[in-house]
Amino acid sequence: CWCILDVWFLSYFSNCANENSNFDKQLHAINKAEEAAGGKNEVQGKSRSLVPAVENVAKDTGFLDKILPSALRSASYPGDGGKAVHIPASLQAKSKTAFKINQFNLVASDLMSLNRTLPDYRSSQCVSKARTYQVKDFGDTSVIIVFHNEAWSTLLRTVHSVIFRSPRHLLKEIVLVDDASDQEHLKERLDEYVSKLPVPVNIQRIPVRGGLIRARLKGAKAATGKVLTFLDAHCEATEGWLEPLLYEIYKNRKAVVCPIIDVIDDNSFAYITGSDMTWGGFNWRLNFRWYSVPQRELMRRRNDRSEPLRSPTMAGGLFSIHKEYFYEIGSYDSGMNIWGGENLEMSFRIWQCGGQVLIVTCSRVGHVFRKISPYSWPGGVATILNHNTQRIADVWMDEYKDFFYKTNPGVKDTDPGDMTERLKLREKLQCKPFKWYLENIYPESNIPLNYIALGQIKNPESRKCLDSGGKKGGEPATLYQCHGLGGNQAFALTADGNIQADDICIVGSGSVRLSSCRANSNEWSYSAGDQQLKNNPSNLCLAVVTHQDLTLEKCILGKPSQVWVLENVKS
Ligand code: UD2
Ligand code: MN
Repeated sequence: CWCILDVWFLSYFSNCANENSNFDKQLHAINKAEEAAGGKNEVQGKSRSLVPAVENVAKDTGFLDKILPSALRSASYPGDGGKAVHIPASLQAKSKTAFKINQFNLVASDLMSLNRTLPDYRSSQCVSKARTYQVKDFGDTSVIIVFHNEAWSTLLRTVHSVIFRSPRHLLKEIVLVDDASDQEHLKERLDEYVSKLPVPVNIQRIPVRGGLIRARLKGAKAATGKVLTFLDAHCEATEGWLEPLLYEIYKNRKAVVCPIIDVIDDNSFAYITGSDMTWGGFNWRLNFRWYSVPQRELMRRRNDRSEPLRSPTMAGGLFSIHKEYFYEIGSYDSGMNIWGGENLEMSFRIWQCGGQVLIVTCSRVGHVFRKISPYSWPGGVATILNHNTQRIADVWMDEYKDFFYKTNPGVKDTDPGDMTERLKLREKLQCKPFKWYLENIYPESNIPLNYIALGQIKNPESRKCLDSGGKKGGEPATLYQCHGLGGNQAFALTADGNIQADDICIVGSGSVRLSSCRANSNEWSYSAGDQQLKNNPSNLCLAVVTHQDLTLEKCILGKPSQVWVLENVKS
């Protein structure tokens, strides 16, 4: 049984009597298939990925032998070359049940080598740029990885990929912060394992669950490197990932830099490269979202996609920041709990207070994106998220926080806690207003800079309000009983003619329907005097037809079905 070959596989493999020969056969078949597809050559061609930065790690410590069970040593491994892992039939059932533990395919991860090989994903421009990174006095980094009940194989693969793919002189240490995990493998066994690694690994433990924000603060305190590099605990660093990050900070100590976050498939563990044409934004609900990089940002970089791009926000999990600057700029909001919001808080703060958030397109790190969170949320998900997001809105967004509160009427039931310290910080650092951020850093955001009204749009006769009903583009715009709470009935009327709810707008061509918003659409105009919403292209007016439907018809002043009352109209 191959469980005895390898203590590094998790215990649920330990009852696998007589599976060995079966497994070998399947592995052989997988390799054959990959060979036929040319996979083997690719892996061998890039075999330097195995030990690129740390010379003779395997020979010196012998730990590679332990990670790669000896019976399988000469084989290529499932997932090698960034390929999908094929689960042998005998493990299919196990892989289904084990999925729930971490909300990713733990069996797939455990079948892979902790040193899985990956192709060099860098563009040729990035590879040629790598020469400029040979500068002296670059500054080293501490890599900080926080986790709560992370799987052994994903955690250690993160650590291994960092060690194997970072130049030794740039990697001061790895700091692991265990946020009150209760899983056995994260206790003494982890200490013992990392003590054998060729790079110092400092393990910090938090006895009572503090959440990822406080865990990162603890990691930062313990770190001794010049730069802090944060990673989630289920990542894989790729060839040349670190140098371009540190280089940007070396050039500008106020740059907060993120790699491109590639996708490690949560089921197959295939490594799927993400686009360098995507950046971070957010919606009215203050959810982080990926959007296409606009043309203007490409032009600023003179179409050189290997140049770092200025991203309005960061995803949050993977970034480097100068350690002194991290503290100067207010580290993290330690009033935030468990998970969520800290990435937007940091993004707004960095931009508004004189720094930059960059996506360094020559650096790529894979991350297992999950669909569901695997761990507990003490006090409830909504309470935690509402608590954290209110702190972002209240401290950083000035009057634009109304967009958040209008669409999320329920958040106010949650106490955001004391924000005095954060408000003082903003004052002390003399940070710019949110309007400046929207105008200069993120004019493409869903938050319209020039809005005439924000709130419900009501037809008094029917007592109905426009309601996006959580629907998507293409569907008809509808009406519902006004509830006065906002939510799906929160719309902005903008100076450039949009009736907008987050990223969706109401348009009048053909039928009255929802569609994605266009800047300067000049679709609608409203005058508070005649209380009509005129559809400019058709020169018709918005009217109620039945209790739910909307139409466009010839404008007749004072006709009750054409009367609309808007909220918070700016004079
Ligand atoms: C994304 C970020 C994540 C964080 C989060 C918002 C990426 C790739 N990931 O969510 O870093 O910014 O958005 O808050 O950008 N953890 C703890 N204690 C906890 C909960 C989580 O230590 O109480 C650890 C967890 O084990 C993991 C890290 O924090 O290593 C991030 O958590 P996640 O992977 O569940 O978050 P993710 O990737 O969905
Ligand atoms: Mn994650």
